[in-house]
Amino acid sequence: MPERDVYNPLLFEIAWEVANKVGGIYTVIKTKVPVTVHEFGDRYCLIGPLSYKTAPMEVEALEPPNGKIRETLEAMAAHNVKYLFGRWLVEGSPYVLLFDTGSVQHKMDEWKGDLWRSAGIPSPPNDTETNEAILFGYLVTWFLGELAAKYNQPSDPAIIAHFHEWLAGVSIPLLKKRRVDVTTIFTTHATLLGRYLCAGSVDFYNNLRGFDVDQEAGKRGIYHRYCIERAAAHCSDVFTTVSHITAYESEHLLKRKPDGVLPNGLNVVKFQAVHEFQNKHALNKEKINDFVRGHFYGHYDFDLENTVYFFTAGRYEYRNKGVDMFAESLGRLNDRLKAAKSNTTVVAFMVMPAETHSFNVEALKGQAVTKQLRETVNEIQGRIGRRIFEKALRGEELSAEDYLSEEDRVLLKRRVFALKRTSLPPIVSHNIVDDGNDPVINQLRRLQLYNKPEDRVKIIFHPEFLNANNPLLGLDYEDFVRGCHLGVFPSYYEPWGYTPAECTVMGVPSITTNLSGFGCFMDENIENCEDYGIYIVDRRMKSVEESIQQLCEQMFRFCQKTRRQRINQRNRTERLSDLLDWKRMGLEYIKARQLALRRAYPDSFVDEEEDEEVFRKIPKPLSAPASPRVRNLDSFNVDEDAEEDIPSYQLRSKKEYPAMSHQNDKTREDELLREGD
Ligand code: G6P
Ligand code: 1S3
Repeated sequence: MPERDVYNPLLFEIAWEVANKVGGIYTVIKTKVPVTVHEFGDRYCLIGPLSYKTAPMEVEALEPPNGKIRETLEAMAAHNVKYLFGRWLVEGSPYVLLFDTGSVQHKMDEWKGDLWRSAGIPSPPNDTETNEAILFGYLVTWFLGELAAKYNQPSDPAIIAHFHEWLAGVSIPLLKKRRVDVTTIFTTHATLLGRYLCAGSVDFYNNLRGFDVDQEAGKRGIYHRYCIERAAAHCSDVFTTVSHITAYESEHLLKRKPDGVLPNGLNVVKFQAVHEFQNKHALNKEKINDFVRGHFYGHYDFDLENTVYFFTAGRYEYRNKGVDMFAESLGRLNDRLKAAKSNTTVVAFMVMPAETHSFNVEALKGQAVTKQLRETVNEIQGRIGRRIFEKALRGEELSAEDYLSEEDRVLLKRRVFALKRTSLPPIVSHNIVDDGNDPVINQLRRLQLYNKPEDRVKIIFHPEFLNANNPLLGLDYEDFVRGCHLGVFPSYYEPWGYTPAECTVMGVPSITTNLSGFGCFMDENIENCEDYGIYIVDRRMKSVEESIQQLCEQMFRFCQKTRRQRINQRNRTERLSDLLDWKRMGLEYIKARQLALRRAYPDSFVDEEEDEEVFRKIPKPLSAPASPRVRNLDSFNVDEDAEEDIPSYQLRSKKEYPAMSHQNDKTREDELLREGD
């Protein structure tokens, strides 16, 4: 075993989504940067693929400052490898190294052959994503291999390479095979098989132990990808995932029990004034109100003061993200609100990108005619104001004509005529390419949710991600969420689930499930989640029908809340944000790195007592994790109408994560030996 400086290691974090936004892993890495930079400073560098389209916006190019990194990159450049080194333009500005896989395209066949010979991983010719992953994996291995060879003295820093998801995982078996002197961590954010199996009509969780994994992967044409994922899980020094539920899934589908769980955090930004987030809600809700006025023109017969905004958002995975259950429950909620003669209207947004031919004309027209009306009213208002001012200044009497002139009355009438329509307000804001086969639209058709005047639940499916330049709903996602009342995410397959977590830190209540990592995490940690705006649908022990009823009931109860109750609940929700802050969640990453170092360099740790001493050098997270006031909630009644009500939450006496300790190495060794047999 080599000896290295394990107290000042270098950390490389490798992922396909470094400076390259695709989905949730980008959020994990980007939001975690500040705490990691705080701990490692310039000993931290992220590695990702170079996209010439997005990199100029994401990265400021720089010369690599460290001699050995520079030498390594120069040696690679001599073989025509192209890369971009610099600072990632995100909070914390870490070093970032992006490799251009296109510059080594000619190596594809050679490397694919090597992958087969050295790791037994096959790779069919036409899977572009896997081909990219292979080129990227070989570049990362090349870089780490050359660099590690330069750090070969006991006083040299140890190198930790932390990989995320199978797309970045090719390197892990290669590093192991080539005995490169680094210690590796692999974090999977989902399993390939899990995602595929759940999207089908399989009873996934009840059959998890029994799947013939090779056959299932083969049937779906993803055997080669599965091999990469499984090799990464098995060859890493430390294997982790983002939640217990995915840890359990990984154990059965990837056949290695994770060493620990690294739950996802967020970079929580606190406002100076406690109630600032409430003001932001009111401000952004007004912008949504404007959109709704336009969208429902001609049928704007409901009261926005009694309207609540629900939404779901994310990748368009109809079943996995629970959109099927959301739509079904909205149908039931509509019936229930009608039967109860409720005067509450729910506008439910579904923000999920699908292939479209741009915006729907009706949807655009709604915004245009409303805008014209608003402009006309403003002009008339101006004219009236000027007339009144002039007369008042002269001390003259005001006549009826001074208020609304005949011309203005006619102009106003013309605008009002333009608001008449024969069709119902559209349930989709865009023209969907495959409208006839779109699962969401088909379900809405079946449920007859057509935005009819008598409907208490109105639907707006927005099949494109939001941004402030959008001509319909011109709001960035964050502002949109702030303006809504409730996020609904009844996922069936959700290793973590950032959407409800983001709602929580913004003080917006949300519905999640006990099949999502986030839902389980909150349920494990917080007593009486619902009081704090975290509703958890039981999709584990209940039948589909029962889960739909539960979801409908939760939404119905939410509709019955008074404004004061909603404000109080938002206050409570926002209080949970400390729990999700990386300052707290990041501690699990620290443990994973310690375990990786201990496994690779056990002899480099000084004896326990001294060790304790040196351990203190490890910087603490930016501030100690929030220690909530412990209240006896039994004697604490949540009076939802009380004026001041910002209770702290109570942490459950919590199930510990699987201990990440090198003491477990014996078991792990035994397991590996058995697997070897
Ligand atoms: C925030 C604002 C209040 C506003 C309320 C509306 O709390 O600070 O001024 O009345 O939002 O809440 P609602 O749940 O009805 O959108
Ligand atoms: C995955 O992205 P997804 O939406 O495909 O990774 C995310 C980050 O860890 C996680 O939040 C999500 O549940 C997973 O499913």
